[in-house]
Amino acid sequence: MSFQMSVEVERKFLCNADTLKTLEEIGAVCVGQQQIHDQYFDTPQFNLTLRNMWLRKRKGCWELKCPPAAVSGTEEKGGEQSGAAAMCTCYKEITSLPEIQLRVTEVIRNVCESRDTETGFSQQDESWLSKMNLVCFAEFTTVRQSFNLEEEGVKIDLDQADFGYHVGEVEMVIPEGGDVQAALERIDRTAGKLGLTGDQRVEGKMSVYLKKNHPDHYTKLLSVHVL
Ligand code: V4E
Repeated sequence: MSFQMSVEVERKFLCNADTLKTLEEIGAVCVGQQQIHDQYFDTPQFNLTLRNMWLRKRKGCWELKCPPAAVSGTEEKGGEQSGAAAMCTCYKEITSLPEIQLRVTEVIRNVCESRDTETGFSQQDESWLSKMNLVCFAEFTTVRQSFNLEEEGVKIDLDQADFGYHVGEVEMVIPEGGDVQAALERIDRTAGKLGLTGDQRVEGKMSVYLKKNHPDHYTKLLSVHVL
């Protein structure tokens, strides 16, 4: 069975008092505001996140984010990167529940006693979580304001998380196998228009959340170059 997948290329940035004004000046159009409640799941030993796999439930739907095996123009975190790619992350987004269960099972089967490889549970049936020893390790709510910058074909989100972190992101979602280099260039041009400076990647919400709530796991993820 093959599943349609997409790849999210994004660059995070720190918001300041001028961000909204700058967005307006460059012609970004506000397309709405929403409240997002996220729950992230892993085994108690963090077998998924230590492999840079992020299992999330958002608005009742399951999503798995993991690094693309090999995407030209960007490397997995920890690799040598230069130019626009160094400021961006690139993750495969899997939204098909059977495919998510397959991927998670592959990891769990290798590390856990359980040999239960059953998949195909429905969206409503969450018994697969306990069968795979998955528990919620992070839960937070974000108020998100979204903008489109049509001339670059990018989306810009301004996120305010309920644990006090404010972060923006410029992102493009492309089909798997799509032109990552072109997406990086569009994001880079947008960053220029927004006047973003600095050559350090900006922390995501999860990084800040883990530092506060699971400092030992945060340190471990840093040491294996996942964060
Ligand atoms: C990929 C990832 C995580 C999953 C959440 O990803 P993120 O894009 O940060 O969250 P969000 O809410 O903006 O999702 P969206 O609405 O765009 O789908 S948690 C940690 N990672 C890894 C990671 C990383 N290593 N570095 C950076 C800058 N971000 C994420």
